[in-house]
Amino acid sequence: MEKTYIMLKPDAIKRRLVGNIINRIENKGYNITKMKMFNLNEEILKEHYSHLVDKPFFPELVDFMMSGPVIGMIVEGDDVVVGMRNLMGPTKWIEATPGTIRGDFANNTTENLIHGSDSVENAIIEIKRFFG
Ligand code: IDP
Ligand code: MG
Repeated sequence: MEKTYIMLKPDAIKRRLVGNIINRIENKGYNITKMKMFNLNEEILKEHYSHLVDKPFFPELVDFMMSGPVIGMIVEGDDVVVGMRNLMGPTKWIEATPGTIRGDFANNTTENLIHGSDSVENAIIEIKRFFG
């Protein structure tokens, strides 16, 4: 069964959207097989967002991701990597249509509620990074 790494960002927890987002994942028929709440540090964020370290918004992204706890989970299902990206909606809230998590709840490009692996190979790397 395919696996992906999903992470509810600090805004999802602060805005009390955790239950709503988990409902969507479960309603879709995916299985959450591991879940934990924890805090990120700068070192792991530089690794996780290594493709973005040179972007002007990177310091803002790090501050945001360390502003409170996150919830990391492993989600399993057929084609779950693409399926979860579809449930999430695109990165930029303005492009995310209603019905998606970001389309329904996000109004800021940095604070966009949820992370999901963008490929099967990155899912394997991220699951190892966050669950060992
Ligand atoms: P993704 O989360 O949809 O995979 P990535 O391009 O991997 O998008 O970017 C990781 C995170 O960095 C985004 O979810 C968002 O929080 C933040 N981010 C990406 N692009 C921008 C931007 O142009 N401005 C501000 N924040 C951004
Ligand atoms: Mg990404």
